[in-house]
Amino acid sequence: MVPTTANISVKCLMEGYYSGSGLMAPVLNMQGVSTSLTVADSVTVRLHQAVSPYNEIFMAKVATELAGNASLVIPANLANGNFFISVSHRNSIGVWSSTPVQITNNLLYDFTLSPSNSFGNNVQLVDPLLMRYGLFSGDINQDGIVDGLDYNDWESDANNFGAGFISTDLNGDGVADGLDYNLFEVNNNNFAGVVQP
Ligand SMILES: [Ca+2]
Ligand SMILES: [Ca+2]
Repeated sequence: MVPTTANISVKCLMEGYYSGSGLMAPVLNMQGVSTSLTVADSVTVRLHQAVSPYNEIFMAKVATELAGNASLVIPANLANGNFFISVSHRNSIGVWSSTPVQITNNLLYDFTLSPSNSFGNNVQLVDPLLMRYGLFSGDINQDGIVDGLDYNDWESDANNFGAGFISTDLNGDGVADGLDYNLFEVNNNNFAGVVQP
Protein backbone atom coordinates (compact mmCIF):
# COMPACT_ATOMS: atom_id res chain seq x y z
CA MET A 1 0.00 0.00 0.00
CA VAL A 2 1.29 3.43 -0.92
CA PRO A 3 1.63 5.62 2.19
CA THR A 4 -0.58 8.67 2.24
CA THR A 5 -0.75 11.72 4.45
CA ALA A 6 -3.04 11.78 7.48
CA ASN A 7 -5.41 14.63 8.29
CA ILE A 8 -5.67 14.87 12.07
CA SER A 9 -7.12 17.24 14.64
CA VAL A 10 -6.22 17.95 18.21
CA LYS A 11 -8.67 19.67 20.51
CA CYS A 12 -7.52 21.98 23.30
CA LEU A 13 -9.10 24.78 25.28
CA MET A 14 -6.98 27.52 26.82
CA GLU A 15 -8.11 28.25 30.37
CA GLY A 16 -7.97 32.03 30.18
CA TYR A 17 -9.70 32.20 26.82
CA TYR A 18 -12.61 29.98 27.83
CA SER A 19 -15.91 31.80 27.55
CA GLY A 20 -18.48 29.08 28.30
CA SER A 21 -20.61 26.63 26.29
CA GLY A 22 -17.50 24.71 25.28
CA LEU A 23 -16.03 27.67 23.42
CA MET A 24 -13.13 30.09 23.64
CA ALA A 25 -13.23 33.78 22.78
CA PRO A 26 -12.02 34.93 19.32
CA VAL A 27 -8.80 36.19 20.87
CA LEU A 28 -6.91 37.14 17.71
CA ASN A 29 -9.85 39.35 16.79
CA MET A 30 -10.02 40.86 20.26
CA GLN A 31 -6.28 41.54 20.13
CA GLY A 32 -6.75 43.36 16.83
CA VAL A 33 -4.75 41.08 14.54
CA SER A 34 -7.52 39.15 12.79
CA THR A 35 -10.97 39.83 11.39
CA SER A 36 -12.01 36.23 12.04
CA LEU A 37 -14.63 35.51 14.66
CA THR A 38 -14.22 31.73 14.33
CA VAL A 39 -10.54 31.44 15.27
CA ALA A 40 -9.36 31.63 18.88
CA ASP A 41 -5.58 31.63 18.47
CA SER A 42 -2.86 29.32 17.20
CA VAL A 43 -1.18 26.35 18.85
CA THR A 44 1.96 24.37 18.07
CA VAL A 45 1.38 20.64 17.65
CA ARG A 46 4.32 18.26 17.84
CA LEU A 47 4.83 14.54 17.37
CA HIS A 48 7.46 12.83 19.49
CA GLN A 49 8.97 9.37 19.41
CA ALA A 50 7.06 6.92 21.59
CA VAL A 51 10.21 5.85 23.44
CA SER A 52 12.81 7.72 25.46
CA PRO A 53 14.20 10.30 24.83
CA TYR A 54 10.92 11.15 23.05
CA ASN A 55 12.61 13.15 20.32
CA GLU A 56 10.48 15.63 18.43
CA ILE A 57 10.00 14.47 14.87
CA PHE A 58 7.31 16.81 13.54
CA MET A 59 6.00 20.28 14.35
CA ALA A 60 3.27 22.48 12.92
CA LYS A 61 1.79 25.78 14.09
CA VAL A 62 -1.91 25.82 13.30
CA ALA A 63 -5.01 27.86 13.99
CA THR A 64 -7.38 26.71 16.71
CA GLU A 65 -11.12 27.19 16.39
CA LEU A 66 -13.31 28.50 19.18
CA ALA A 67 -14.21 24.95 20.22
CA GLY A 68 -10.52 24.12 20.37
CA ASN A 69 -10.08 22.09 17.21
CA ALA A 70 -6.78 22.52 15.42
CA SER A 71 -6.34 20.60 12.15
CA LEU A 72 -3.12 19.61 10.46
CA VAL A 73 -1.68 17.27 7.87
CA ILE A 74 0.85 14.64 8.90
CA PRO A 75 3.33 13.61 6.19
CA ALA A 76 2.99 10.15 4.66
CA ASN A 77 6.24 8.89 6.17
CA LEU A 78 4.82 9.46 9.67
CA ALA A 79 1.19 8.46 9.09
CA ASN A 80 0.13 5.30 10.93
CA GLY A 81 3.10 5.61 13.28
CA ASN A 82 2.76 5.68 17.05
CA PHE A 83 3.80 8.95 18.63
CA PHE A 84 3.22 11.10 21.65
CA ILE A 85 1.31 14.24 20.67
CA SER A 86 2.08 17.51 22.44
CA VAL A 87 0.40 20.87 22.15
CA SER A 88 1.88 24.17 23.24
CA HIS A 89 0.39 27.64 23.28
CA ARG A 90 2.01 31.06 23.70
CA ASN A 91 0.91 31.70 27.28
CA SER A 92 -0.25 28.29 28.51
CA ILE A 93 1.27 25.19 30.06
CA GLY A 94 1.61 22.70 27.22
CA VAL A 95 0.17 19.19 27.34
CA TRP A 96 1.28 15.78 26.15
CA SER A 97 -0.96 12.87 25.26
CA SER A 98 -1.25 10.34 28.08
CA THR A 99 0.13 7.58 25.84
CA PRO A 100 1.55 7.26 22.33
CA VAL A 101 -1.19 7.56 19.72
CA GLN A 102 -1.46 5.93 16.30
CA ILE A 103 -1.61 8.71 13.72
CA THR A 104 -4.43 7.55 11.45
CA ASN A 105 -6.35 9.65 8.95
CA ASN A 106 -9.22 11.61 10.57
CA LEU A 107 -7.80 11.09 14.07
CA LEU A 108 -9.21 13.48 16.66
CA TYR A 109 -7.21 13.65 19.87
CA ASP A 110 -9.30 15.46 22.46
CA PHE A 111 -7.60 17.01 25.48
CA THR A 112 -10.84 18.71 26.64
CA LEU A 113 -13.13 15.86 27.68
CA SER A 114 -11.13 14.03 30.31
CA PRO A 115 -8.00 14.80 32.30
CA SER A 116 -6.87 11.24 31.66
CA ASN A 117 -6.16 12.16 28.03
CA SER A 118 -3.31 14.40 29.22
CA PHE A 119 -0.03 13.00 30.49
CA GLY A 120 -0.08 13.35 34.29
CA ASN A 121 -3.71 14.55 34.15
CA ASN A 122 -2.11 17.96 33.76
CA VAL A 123 -5.08 20.09 32.74
CA GLN A 124 -7.38 22.54 34.48
CA LEU A 125 -11.14 22.10 34.89
CA VAL A 126 -12.50 25.13 33.01
CA ASP A 127 -16.20 24.25 32.98
CA PRO A 128 -17.64 22.32 35.94
CA LEU A 129 -21.06 22.04 34.29
CA LEU A 130 -19.94 20.62 30.95
CA MET A 131 -16.84 19.00 32.49
CA ARG A 132 -14.38 20.54 30.06
CA TYR A 133 -10.66 20.76 30.70
CA GLY A 134 -8.13 23.27 29.41
CA LEU A 135 -4.46 24.21 29.41
CA PHE A 136 -3.28 26.16 32.47
CA SER A 137 -2.78 29.84 31.63
CA GLY A 138 0.20 31.88 32.77
CA ASP A 139 3.39 30.53 31.20
CA ILE A 140 4.07 33.82 29.46
CA ASN A 141 7.79 33.21 28.86
CA GLN A 142 7.20 29.59 27.74
CA ASP A 143 9.79 27.97 29.99
CA GLY A 144 7.40 25.25 31.14
CA ILE A 145 6.32 26.62 34.51
CA VAL A 146 4.17 29.42 35.88
CA ASP A 147 6.29 31.49 38.25
CA GLY A 148 7.70 34.90 39.08
CA LEU A 149 9.41 35.30 35.71
CA ASP A 150 5.99 35.29 34.10
CA TYR A 151 4.82 37.81 36.67
CA ASN A 152 7.66 40.14 35.66
CA ASP A 153 6.51 40.06 32.05
CA TRP A 154 2.91 40.67 33.06
CA GLU A 155 3.85 43.52 35.39
CA SER A 156 5.85 45.27 32.70
CA ASP A 157 3.00 45.16 30.20
CA ALA A 158 0.35 46.03 32.80
CA ASN A 159 2.32 49.08 33.96
CA ASN A 160 2.61 50.22 30.35
CA PHE A 161 -1.08 49.61 29.60
CA GLY A 162 -0.04 46.94 27.11
CA ALA A 163 -2.63 46.10 24.47
CA GLY A 164 -2.93 44.07 21.27
CA PHE A 165 -1.18 40.82 20.36
CA ILE A 166 0.65 40.30 23.65
CA SER A 167 1.19 37.05 25.53
CA THR A 168 0.67 38.76 28.88
CA ASP A 169 -3.02 39.10 27.97
CA LEU A 170 -3.95 35.81 29.59
CA ASN A 171 -7.71 36.19 29.24
CA GLY A 172 -7.49 37.36 25.64
CA ASP A 173 -9.55 40.52 26.00
CA GLY A 174 -6.91 42.61 24.27
CA VAL A 175 -5.25 44.31 27.25
CA ALA A 176 -2.83 43.36 30.04
CA ASP A 177 -4.37 44.12 33.42
CA GLY A 178 -5.49 42.72 36.76
CA LEU A 179 -7.82 40.16 35.21
CA ASP A 180 -4.78 38.50 33.69
CA TYR A 181 -2.96 38.62 37.00
CA ASN A 182 -5.82 36.72 38.62
CA LEU A 183 -5.30 33.84 36.20
CA PHE A 184 -1.55 33.92 36.77
CA GLU A 185 -1.84 33.98 40.55
CA VAL A 186 -3.88 30.79 40.92
CA ASN A 187 -1.56 28.77 38.70
CA ASN A 188 1.53 30.30 40.24
CA ASN A 189 0.29 29.31 43.70
CA ASN A 190 -0.37 25.78 42.45
CA PHE A 191 3.05 25.42 40.78
CA ALA A 192 1.50 24.71 37.39
CA GLY A 193 4.09 23.26 35.04
CA VAL A 194 4.53 20.93 32.08
CA VAL A 195 4.32 17.22 32.85
CA GLN A 196 5.77 15.01 30.14
CA PRO A 197 7.14 11.50 29.76
CA1 LIG B 1 7.15 30.56 32.77
CA1 LIG C 1 -6.43 40.70 29.49
